[in-house]
Amino acid sequence: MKKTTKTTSFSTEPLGLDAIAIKQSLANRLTFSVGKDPRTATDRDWFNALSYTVRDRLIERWMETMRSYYQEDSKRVYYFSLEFLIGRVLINSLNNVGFYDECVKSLEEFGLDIEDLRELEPDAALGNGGLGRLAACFLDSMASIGIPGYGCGIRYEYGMFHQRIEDGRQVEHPDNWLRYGNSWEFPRPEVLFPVSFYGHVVDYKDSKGNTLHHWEDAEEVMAMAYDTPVPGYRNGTVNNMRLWSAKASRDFNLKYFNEGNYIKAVEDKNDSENLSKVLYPDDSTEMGRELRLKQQYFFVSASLQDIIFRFHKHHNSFDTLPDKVAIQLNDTHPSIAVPELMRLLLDTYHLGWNKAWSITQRTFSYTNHTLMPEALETWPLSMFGTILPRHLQIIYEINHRFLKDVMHQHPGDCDLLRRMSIIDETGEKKVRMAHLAFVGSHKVNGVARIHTELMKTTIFVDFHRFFPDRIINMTNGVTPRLWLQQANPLLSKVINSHIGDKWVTDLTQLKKLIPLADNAKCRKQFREVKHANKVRLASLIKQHMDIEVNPHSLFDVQIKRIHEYKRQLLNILHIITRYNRIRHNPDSDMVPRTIIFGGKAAPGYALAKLIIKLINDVADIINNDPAVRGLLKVVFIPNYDVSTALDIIPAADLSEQISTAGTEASGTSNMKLALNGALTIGTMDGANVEICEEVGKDNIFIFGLNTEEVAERYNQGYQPWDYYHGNHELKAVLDMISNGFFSPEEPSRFRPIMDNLTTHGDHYLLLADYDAYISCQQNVDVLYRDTDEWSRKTIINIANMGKFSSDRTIQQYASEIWGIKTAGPQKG
Ligand code: 26V
Repeated sequence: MKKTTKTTSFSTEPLGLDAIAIKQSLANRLTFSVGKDPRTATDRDWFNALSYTVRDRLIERWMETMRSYYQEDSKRVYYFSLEFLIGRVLINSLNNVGFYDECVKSLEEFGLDIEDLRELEPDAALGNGGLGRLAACFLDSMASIGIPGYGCGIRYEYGMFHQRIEDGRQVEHPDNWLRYGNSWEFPRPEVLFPVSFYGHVVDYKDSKGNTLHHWEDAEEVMAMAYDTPVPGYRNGTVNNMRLWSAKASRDFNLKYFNEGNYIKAVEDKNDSENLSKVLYPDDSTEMGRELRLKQQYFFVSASLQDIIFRFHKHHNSFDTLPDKVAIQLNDTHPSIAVPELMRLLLDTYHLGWNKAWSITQRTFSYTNHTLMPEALETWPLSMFGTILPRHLQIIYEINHRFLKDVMHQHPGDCDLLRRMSIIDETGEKKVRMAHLAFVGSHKVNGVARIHTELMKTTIFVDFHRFFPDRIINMTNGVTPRLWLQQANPLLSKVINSHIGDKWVTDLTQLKKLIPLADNAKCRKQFREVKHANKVRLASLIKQHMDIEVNPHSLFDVQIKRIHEYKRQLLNILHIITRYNRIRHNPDSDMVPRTIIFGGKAAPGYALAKLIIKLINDVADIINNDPAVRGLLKVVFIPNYDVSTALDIIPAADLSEQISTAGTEASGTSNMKLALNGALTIGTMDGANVEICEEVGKDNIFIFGLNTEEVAERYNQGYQPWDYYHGNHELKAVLDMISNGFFSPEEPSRFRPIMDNLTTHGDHYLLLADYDAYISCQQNVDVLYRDTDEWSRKTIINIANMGKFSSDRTIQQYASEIWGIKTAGPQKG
């Protein structure tokens, strides 16, 4: 029988945020939670004591927040994402709750330095790159605005692989981030839902003669919840991120134990628990791996059961589900949610199709993050039907009804039906997840204006014609708390001294910096901050890589996943061009540059890995050639992750955003770098277009073909060899790469790169953009020499980045997609 707890006399003592209260908590937590005596405590013990101390203060606010959502029966937003690239959270929590300074003081009294403890926290890398980091910024913004937003995903045991560079090559190592435990999360062994796979569907009739569907003989895995508090910025709100971990079901185990096959039982237990073992590294090509589909269904099914269970407890009809629940699908990865919600409404709660479909469509919305055809998810029909037989039936029915509507509007257009179908029937039959997500959502958004427009004219052209109001734009943003306030304390201080700190929750306040650009004293202040950040990065590079870099040189930074379309290779072509100019003109006094790269290649992406090797081989030659006279340094910083981003970004002078126009959906490092006072050199692609619009074209270095010109090149038969033969500098650079100048011990090492850029057609038009890029880089040098002008533009850039706060993005999602009213930007 359930015991009723008397809650009337239950209360906790509020925990203080002053140094005395914190000191007491630290001592208590070290003793009672970590179980250590201060005499034997290691720094890690202290880190744990500190994180418990912080967590306790989060919990108070977390419970209060949950209570208020419950009492007000607020509409909740569930952000479904296979990735949350959170990074370290200690400093973020201290900062958002607002007791960083007091904490530092209390630690000092125990003789501890917060910087030392900070380093001990593993970087939670449950994401690949842009898409996963965006999810993390959105959680921060939802909490800071006070939106009831829940992150829903997978608690991977192993996150993004650790990248080591060995002999210039990427070597992947497992990221065992939970090795020392995770003091931020709360395991919820009682929040457990079964998730089914395989089996088959049996139809039968109920007493009224309706056909019912029963999914039988399925294998079950249990999903167990882990909750992590997500603090808003000094507003008392603490939201929740719920990640699911796979546990073998009891039934599953018992079957074998009862048969006496102990070893087999434990093996199978392992198999089902493998579901949440590891994050898939994105190679931007559909890999068709069965485990990945199972991961997707696993967390979607658990999250939906959880949501429906909570909703059903307090509401007796599903009609109001879309008024109380909004589910955002972060790319197509969670789009199996569409047939899963249909299945729950139809098979478990026995709603009719039309009602279930209307509820489903009004509940979901879908964000597209890429136009690249090879990255659009599809699943072989046979695999899909084996793993999720009932879902395939439901998809067929969705498709049948949808295509009937299309046919009605466009009679006789069979080709249109083929193009729009959720099932791709050309070759091996496949389920097109983007079509499923589109049809099952009331809104579909792109992540930057140009990207959204391209969605309408390329991958979703037919859909846009059929649903003209469905596609909308939500330009990405980044959280100013992490990417300016915490990343760059020196810059924050200078900004605060001029305009106060309201920008932390209302980034448009930065506009007030504009007049400072014309003030020589102010320009000097900004310059000094940048220099100090460069000195700091230089010392980290020296410490970790034993490379000397000159903090007076221009820090030229390209940090992002390694991919052909992002064109790290174009950057290398510039580096080698520069190298040749230095060598061939011994008297030239070029602007000294340090060119910094960071980024991971997907383990199966051979060319991306070869690009890393090329960067390192080029670095090796250039960094050791006395003829370079300190004018050029190349550094590949290993294991680019959130923590290294926080070290690099504040130190950047120049931000490389050089993707082929039309390929980068948005980019977010472009925003982070400009916000920290780097000037952008970039193409008219992704959010660069809007950055250019905000800062003005005189304050950004734009070069290269635009999307229309790119399309023209493709249509007119692009000939990379013409560019090779037409430009002697380019030819010299390519010859050096292909003839082994940078790999004398293996001259043919980089032939595949040469072939890619020439014989194989140079798909990303590097050679077509080379000239424009090189001359644009010359303009960069000219401006950099004019210190005052450079600083002026830097300030103008920072001042005009207000639009790129994820708070603004989330406000737009809230009002245009989720139907949630907010108070508008938090004013201070
Ligand atoms: C694809 C796959 C396929 C194989 C398994 C793992 C996996 C993981 C992710 C992806 C798609 C990645 C899409 C993506 O990250 N897009 C980026 O989204 C950013 C946020 O909107 C945006 O700024 C970047 O421009 C865009 O490339």
